[in-house]
Amino acid sequence: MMHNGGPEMMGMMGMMKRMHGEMMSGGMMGSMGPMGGNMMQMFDADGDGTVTPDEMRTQLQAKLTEFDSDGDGALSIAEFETLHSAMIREMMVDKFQHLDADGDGAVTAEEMTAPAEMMDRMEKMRAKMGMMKDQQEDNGTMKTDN
Ligand SMILES: [Ca+2]
Ligand SMILES: [Ca+2]
Repeated sequence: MMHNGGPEMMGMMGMMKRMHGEMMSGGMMGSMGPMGGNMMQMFDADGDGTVTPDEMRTQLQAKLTEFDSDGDGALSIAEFETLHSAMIREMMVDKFQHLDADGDGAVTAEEMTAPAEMMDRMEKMRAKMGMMKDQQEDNGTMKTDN
């Protein structure tokens, strides 16, 4: 399927969206601190970006109550499994939406392999920055044109 901007443009837009999303969830590197950002968001009840022990206690207690289907005040392994599956599903959906850059509900090969494209771009960018640095050292001015 073709877009007006062409695949290259879509790739760039997707990358920008992804980078933005990763910055929002607390860190450029989504691979570092696995699920850290999502966990924080999940417990951050008042959305101020920090999670207090009280907030976390409230959220965890709420989860227990929500998934304690027989109401005995404790989670059996079956009840915990339901909770766990729900959490995994949230993360799974999150990951899917993360990959589905244009949000059409399908992850294309292009979207699936976007992280590799991004790595490729990062490496090229790094090489370019290295060159810029060399130039800067040569003539004492910063080159900002791309
Ligand atoms: Ca129970
Ligand atoms: Ca898609």
